[in-house]
Amino acid sequence: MKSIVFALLLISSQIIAQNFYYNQLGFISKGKKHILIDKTDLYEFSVISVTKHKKVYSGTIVPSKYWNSAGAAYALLDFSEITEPGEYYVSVLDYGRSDNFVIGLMPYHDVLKASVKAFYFNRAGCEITKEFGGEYARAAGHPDTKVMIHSSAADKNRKEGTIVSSPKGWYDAGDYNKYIVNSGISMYELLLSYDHFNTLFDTLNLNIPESGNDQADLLDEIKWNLDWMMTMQDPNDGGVYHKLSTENFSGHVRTDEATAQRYMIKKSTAAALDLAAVLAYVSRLKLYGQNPIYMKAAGRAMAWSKENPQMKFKNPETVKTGEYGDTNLGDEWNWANTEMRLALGKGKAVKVDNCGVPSWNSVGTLAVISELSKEGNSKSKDAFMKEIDKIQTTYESSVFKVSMGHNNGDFNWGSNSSATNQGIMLIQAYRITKDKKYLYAAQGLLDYVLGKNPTGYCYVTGFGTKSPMNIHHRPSISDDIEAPVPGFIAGGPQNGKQDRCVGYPSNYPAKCYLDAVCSYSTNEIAINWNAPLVYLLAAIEFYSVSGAF
Ligand code: G3I
Ligand code: 9MR
Repeated sequence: MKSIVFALLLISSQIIAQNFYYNQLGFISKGKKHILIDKTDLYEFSVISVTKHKKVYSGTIVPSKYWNSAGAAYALLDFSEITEPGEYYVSVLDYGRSDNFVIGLMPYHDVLKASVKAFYFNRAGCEITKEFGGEYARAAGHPDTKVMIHSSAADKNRKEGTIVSSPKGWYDAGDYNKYIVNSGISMYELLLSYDHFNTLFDTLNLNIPESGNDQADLLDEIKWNLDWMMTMQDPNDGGVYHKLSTENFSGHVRTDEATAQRYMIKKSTAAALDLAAVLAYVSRLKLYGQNPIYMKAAGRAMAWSKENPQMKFKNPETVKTGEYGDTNLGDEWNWANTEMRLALGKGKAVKVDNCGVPSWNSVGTLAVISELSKEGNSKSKDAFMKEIDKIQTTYESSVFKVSMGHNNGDFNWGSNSSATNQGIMLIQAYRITKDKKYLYAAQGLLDYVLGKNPTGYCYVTGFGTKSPMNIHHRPSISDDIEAPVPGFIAGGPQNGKQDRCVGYPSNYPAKCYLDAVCSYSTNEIAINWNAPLVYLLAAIEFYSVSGAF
């Protein structure tokens, strides 16, 4: 009785403070439970069970530490000992109380579903009906059945102005264009999600038009983009167009209002190699039957690349849309060669020299992940594990219990995808060693993007107590619904301020984030940022449910 009175007193007297930084979606029962506060002279905290109306834990606050990336000191509340599912909040005298949060076996299930469904919402040439999109129903737009060969892409077979058809695919991001290079890593990470956690995805119902057929909804979603990618290959020579795009970005208008002519822009080696890598993986997994078309197309893209090994992409003068230009193609070569070898079962293994965090322009690590997953070994295993150990030790020593900042590249454009891609690497280390320390560090990164960060944002739209409302996403901007389309992760904080938007709250990279439409360098969304989120959410749920934590 005494404790009930105590708890009720706390509830009535304390205000819910904004500055408790934690995963707003909750904690898995056996995982670590970390909350940060930004006051440095407090020593004790309590955890109150809302379910049981009583205080269930008293803890000592870990002394505060300064985080360079945020320019401030924070103190840690660790209550990992609590494992019982339920609803709780934490309370710190002279500071306040947190919002309620849950502890459970699968607290991320809904956000996992939404993060995959986000791809459906970004389908090009697809009407989103009320049945599947609810209030986010919208017109199709962009049929892409009359795409023009751009002067930069013209050759003897397809002259400038030739009309070709290239329907379906996903819009890349907040813009309406479709880019092969960025599709490459996105498709790979979604395929890897299915490859590693298919039992989870086989029962995940996304309520998309294909739900109810005989394959997993995730595979249906991947197929939508796969069909488009196949059309980006020139049937005459096997080369691959770098992108399907307008010459300029459209205004912030609806899908069906953005009607400017779309073009096939110039072929590139990166596009050909990325396409080959994805198709070889699709073919190896036999997800869409024993269909030989994928391997055949991959082989032709490789042959074209051998003829054109260094065709680096730069935007032609009249084209101002996303460039995805890459000046180093060594990693694309390694990735494509590896996927071809694994699919064909013959060829010589390569050694990847950069096992850094994967990104659209750094895909060498994907080759290592594939080798370790398929063959259990890789010539690059030591380098790969060395990078992961750097990530894991940064997690251990960091005040925020997050490895962000483990190297300089973490806070670039799309920083949240550095977090989730580090998560993918850590999960591979867990799969190899079965050492839980890697799972904890991976959970630390998921916690980070879902609220345990110095901005206090849960960066996924539609989830958490504080999440982005003004993403740089044309369908969200141009509809008349206040809340953005759900399930998208914002690019995240970084202090490049390339959009020159006014109002960034801080110059420190981990705090330089603005929830405003103008902030495309921190608040846009993109397929290559959602894909690693899908993998990480699936991994944490899978290992929580299977008792690995
Ligand atoms: O690699 C360098 C690094 O060496 C350097 O230290 C650092 C310092 O600024 O910059 C790094 O380059 C950055 C590059 O991304 C690679 O991460 C550039 O600054 C940064 O401007 C560049 O941003 C890219 C952005 O397009 C502008 O080109 C993003 O990665 C890329 O995700 C983004 O992609 C856009 C598409 O073009 C169009 N569609 C939307 C999509 C998402 O915003
Ligand atoms: O909307 C565009 C976004 O998708 C891109 O990531 C970004 C960088 O390439 O560019 C955005 O478009 C802006 C353009 O570059 C400059 N004028 C304002 C546009 C946004 O409204």
